[in-house]
Amino acid sequence: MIHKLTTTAVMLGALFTSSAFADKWHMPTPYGDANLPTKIAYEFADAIRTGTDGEIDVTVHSGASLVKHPEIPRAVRTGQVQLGEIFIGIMGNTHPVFKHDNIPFLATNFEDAEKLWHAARPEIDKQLDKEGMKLLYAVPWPAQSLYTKIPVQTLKDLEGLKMRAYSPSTSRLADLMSTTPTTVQVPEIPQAFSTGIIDAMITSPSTGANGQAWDYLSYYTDIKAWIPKNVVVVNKRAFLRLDDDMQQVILDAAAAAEARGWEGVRKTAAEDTATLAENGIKVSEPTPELMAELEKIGDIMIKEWEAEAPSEVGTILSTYRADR
Ligand code: PCA
Repeated sequence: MIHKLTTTAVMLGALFTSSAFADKWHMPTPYGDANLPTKIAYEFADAIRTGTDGEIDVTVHSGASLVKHPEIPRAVRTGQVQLGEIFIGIMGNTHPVFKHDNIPFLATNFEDAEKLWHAARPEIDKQLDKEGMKLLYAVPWPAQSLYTKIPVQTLKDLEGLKMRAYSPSTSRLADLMSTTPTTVQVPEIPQAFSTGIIDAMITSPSTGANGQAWDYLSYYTDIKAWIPKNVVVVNKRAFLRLDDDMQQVILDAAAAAEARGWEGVRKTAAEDTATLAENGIKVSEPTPELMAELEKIGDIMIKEWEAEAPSEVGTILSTYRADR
């Protein structure tokens, strides 16, 4: 770990001392090139390069190759890198507003997820700003569903299993499901399943398909529990140093990226679910019993979440509910 950090620090030092005519910007992202958010990140970088006539040259470092995912918020905050992409849920311990992203059964279709984002965005903007970051755009994932080695009729079937967690909220969810949460990053999922570190996970059809989930599990129960998002942020000082025209290029590129995400995710959700089935995973609807049990847990989590920050979370919930 120390070795890795040192290597990263040395690399970053080298990157920023290289002089060039263009302003060289770096954008670490957490996920690999097969993912929609990463494809959009490359397009976003291209739009900035083109729109500024090459004056800002953004290099996308996908798959956590430059900065490990949990370190990306700090790297952007401290200006080690100018831009970064972050899964909103991993910031759940920074401030409760970030948890809006991983609450089960609060928003389970794309229309509702957009409304929830609309309601949460000002609060997220405010918190990121406090940390020296400016929010640029969000990209949604397909709805998160349940992957297991065994068929699941009710929660009883999962009792005692080791469940992958990727955020504070999903750890809490695993507890409430009477499973044991284990944090595993996307690239380690196949190995974690095959070595028995995890027995189950809740994620998108895309992450399952990209990780060839059929190699290590057989069942996909389409609970569609929540629709999480990545955000792309810029270091505030780096942004404010730019003239108005350049700032506008970035804001326009961000607006285009956001629109492309909400549109594109619908297609990838359908395609990737089909890929799971084509490769032999049994894709099924959840039983009414399982849904009733999970929705009860969702209600508990909404209450717990609201109690953590009644004012900010209350604002998100009331804005969202008024819009539905
Ligand atoms: N894939 C990412 C985040 C949400 C998703 O669908 C993951 O599983 O970590």
